[in-house]
Amino acid sequence: MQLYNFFNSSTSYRVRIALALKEVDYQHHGVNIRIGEQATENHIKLNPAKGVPVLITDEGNKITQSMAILDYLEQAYPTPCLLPDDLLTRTRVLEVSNLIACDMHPVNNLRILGYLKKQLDVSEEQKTAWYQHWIEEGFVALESLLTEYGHGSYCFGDQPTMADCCLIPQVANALRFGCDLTAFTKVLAIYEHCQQQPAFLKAAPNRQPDYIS
Ligand SMILES: N[C@@H](CCC(=O)N[C@@H](CS)C(=O)NCC(=O)O)C(=O)O
Repeated sequence: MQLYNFFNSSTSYRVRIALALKEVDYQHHGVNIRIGEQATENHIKLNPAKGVPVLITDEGNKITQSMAILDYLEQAYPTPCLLPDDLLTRTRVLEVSNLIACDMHPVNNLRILGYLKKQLDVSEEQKTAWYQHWIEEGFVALESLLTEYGHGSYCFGDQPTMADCCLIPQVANALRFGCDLTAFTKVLAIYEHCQQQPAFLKAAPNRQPDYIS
């Protein structure tokens, strides 16, 4: 199994957490999205959408889109299970995961922030305001969902789920961009808990071979 990814990419980090939780070994290939390696001819052959992560399975199948990769891993390596059997809990896990993957991440992706700056000529301050606005909107919704439906040390109970795979990288990203998350106490408690867990530590940006401080 091979994973094309970037240490600071939150979509890559989601997949690394799932791989670590399921104890699946893989070969790491760093794709430096800060210098545009995701848009090179070689990478476009792997992923025409010019992004990371890309997983190459042991059979040589190439999968793009972190949520499709998480689904593949869930089916191929069912233990530990990251999508609970209970229908409503599973739905809540997907609700939180999709809030992050579909609503929050896309509007603050590198290419969007780059377009704001280069094509629309917004200032650094305006770009930061954009980032922080969408982070705030997303975390208000996350805090509300997790307060209403979450319980235990992880998002949904005392075992990690796909929701935690998505949440922790999103929190790490927001903190890296200097967002004030102190109002989101439930989110932060889950984040702090996960930061103590070996699989989450193994997947963290600063543990990756391509890490640059
Ligand atoms: N929806 C895709 C998004 C992939 C994606 O765009 N990843 C980011 C890193 S988190 C990326 O490669 N960005 C490069 C860019 O925006 O140019 C997924 O979940 O895999």
